[in-house]
Amino acid sequence: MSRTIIVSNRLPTKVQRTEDSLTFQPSEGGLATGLGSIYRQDGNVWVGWPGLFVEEESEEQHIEKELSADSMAPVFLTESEIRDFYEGFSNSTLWPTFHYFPQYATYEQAHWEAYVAVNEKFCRAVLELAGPEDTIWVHDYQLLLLPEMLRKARPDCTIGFFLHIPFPSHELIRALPWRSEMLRGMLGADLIGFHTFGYMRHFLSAVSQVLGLSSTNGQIEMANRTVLIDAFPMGIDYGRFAEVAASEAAQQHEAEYRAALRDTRVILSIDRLDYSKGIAERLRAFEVLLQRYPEWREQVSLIMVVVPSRDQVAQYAALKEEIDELVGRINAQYRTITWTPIHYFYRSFPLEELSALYRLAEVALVTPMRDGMNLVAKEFVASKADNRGVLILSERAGAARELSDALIINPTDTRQLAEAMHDALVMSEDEQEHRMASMRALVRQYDVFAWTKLFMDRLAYSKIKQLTLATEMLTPEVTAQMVEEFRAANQRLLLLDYDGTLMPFHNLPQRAKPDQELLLLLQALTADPQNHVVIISGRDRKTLQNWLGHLPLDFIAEHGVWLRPASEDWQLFQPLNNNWKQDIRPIMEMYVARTAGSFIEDKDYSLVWHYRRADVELGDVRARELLNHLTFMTSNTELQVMEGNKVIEVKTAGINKGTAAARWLAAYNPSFILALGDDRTDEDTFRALPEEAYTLKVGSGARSLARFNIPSPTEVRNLLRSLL
Ligand code: GDG
Repeated sequence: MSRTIIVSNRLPTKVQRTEDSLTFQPSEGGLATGLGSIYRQDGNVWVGWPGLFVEEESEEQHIEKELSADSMAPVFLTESEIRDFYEGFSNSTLWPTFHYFPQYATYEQAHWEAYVAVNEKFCRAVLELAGPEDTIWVHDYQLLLLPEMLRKARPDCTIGFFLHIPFPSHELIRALPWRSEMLRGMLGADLIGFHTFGYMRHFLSAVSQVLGLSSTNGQIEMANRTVLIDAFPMGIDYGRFAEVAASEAAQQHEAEYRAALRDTRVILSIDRLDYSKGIAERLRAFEVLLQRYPEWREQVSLIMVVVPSRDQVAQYAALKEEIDELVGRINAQYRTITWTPIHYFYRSFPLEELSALYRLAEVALVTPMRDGMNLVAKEFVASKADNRGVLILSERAGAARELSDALIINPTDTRQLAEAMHDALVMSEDEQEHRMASMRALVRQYDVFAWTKLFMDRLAYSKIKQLTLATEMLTPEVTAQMVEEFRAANQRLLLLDYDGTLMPFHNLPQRAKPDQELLLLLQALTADPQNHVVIISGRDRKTLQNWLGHLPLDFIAEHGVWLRPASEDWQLFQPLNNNWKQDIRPIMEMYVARTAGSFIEDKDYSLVWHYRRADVELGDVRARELLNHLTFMTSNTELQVMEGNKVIEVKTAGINKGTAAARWLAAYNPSFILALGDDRTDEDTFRALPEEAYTLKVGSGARSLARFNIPSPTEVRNLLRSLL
């Protein structure tokens, strides 16, 4: 039976050392609740750090045993690992970069190395538990490299990844020295999830800008599989928050607070101490409210809870000081004997008290500079059973994409924020109810259980889709069978595409000259008179002639326009004319002018627009445009428009690699056929061949008619070598 393994930096249980024993405290976090129903199921397990340093083996074993009874497996980290991997790379490099604070980011090679090493440690821990076909769901920015590491060890596992923090614009990603490794690390997954479509878009463009991989409809084609990218806004355990809010305990706390505050109206803010949360800006906006609307003095208080966090890190300590000072100054300036403008708490509260604060507050201020989602906003909404209360929400929190009935503000606009507080305080009950009810319905429907299910279903789907679309990988068994059939045959036809098949791509096509290794390989293959080796390419005949003409090869050039069978002269497939070029060339020239890096190749009987060197995204957009334009221009003519690997080509219809290959089939009647190719134009070859032919597509990508897949030109050469 296949199992599901959840992996995150921290386990959903916190293990703590007391004077004489260890305590195991389940975490209240949303993720723990949401995934509780999964990891506790038979055989499933959650892998992560238990939150304390352990030196003695006997203690490790004790912890392992206790945790395993609750479906958890610990990864023990040392103090130096936590310093360099967690506080270092995760929180001082990735966190500031992903939250648009690159000025706080450090770039320490030692931190990066620790990050790699700890990801490897997690990988080993998962591999101890994971079978070859299990499902593994990796969480968050501390483990970006893990999906790829797992993929290498368990190629057939289903791997999901979810990022809980924002994914920033590729401009920030490219500032990181280790950007390629990080993106590749994530792409080891089958499904990569983000909170919003915006983060997903940023990821796709980072992948295309940094790695040069393009995507269609949120799918990235890797060498041998497709990766799905999607948005899954995380929800909360609505039922639990509603229940706690309705509890006796929460109501009692609320009554106590209310008695102490008398009839002061309450604005609430709750965050972990972090520069991404916009806490200082919020305080300034509250001050502006008191300045602009003196009528609110002595009427409204801000209750501000800041949960201590990372205060060992310099920026956090400085932020704490800034907040302390601001609160002190504003309170000193405005307070009266009976009224305190800001009630500031630097600590956390038990859930019932937190819930009482949600109940008490008329306005919640959730105004981060950046926040992946922000669950406080949703928890406030879930706690408002009477549909009263107003949420003020930053447009830069992931939650703003869903909670559009909040008052959405720009957190740097202090005046707008102050105005929003005023508007919230004077909002009619009707309007409050209307807005709150629609937000409650949404938070209730898309709760954390719905989120988990959506992700898991989509993950299962991504695997099914891969399996149905995938052409089978060429296995050693198939190769052995093929070599055997090759040896037994006396007439063998080898149809070999050139670019992307025998040779890796080069930015400038004229640079993809055959290297010594390839020349020797082709020479050896052609030395056997039973082998008919045909180079079947889209290239012009002169280039092929110059590069390979000295070998006893056959040629199909310009996608079947020019043929050179067995050292005869070049001949045309059929008589052709070129008059059409004068109409098509100006169109292509226009696209060259509009797309830096692209150019036209003028072949004898075709015109090709190349865009491999153009900006990846711009190139894809222009290619779509040109394709539409040309398809329209050539309808009802004898021309055809073909899309290849980063090229668009126009030529006479009815001639392609397949129609040309058919002539070789007729001429030799081979008893063994092998055809290799990487792009759409090779599909014509595959289509033209009999069923028993060995047809191989190089690289994965779109659906192919080929029987097998082979990853890259390196493997192609190895395969051909095995025929010698
Ligand atoms: C990441 C992303 C994304 C806060 N104070 C107290 C308390 N809390 C609880 C809240 C809430 C949680 O902490 C904070 O929620 P966040 O949404 O900020 O989540 P994080 O885990 O910090 O951060 C974030 C999230 O992942 C989920 O994907 O939304 O954007 O940064 O649940 O209730 N809980 C108690 N007392 C407190 O004083 N009991």
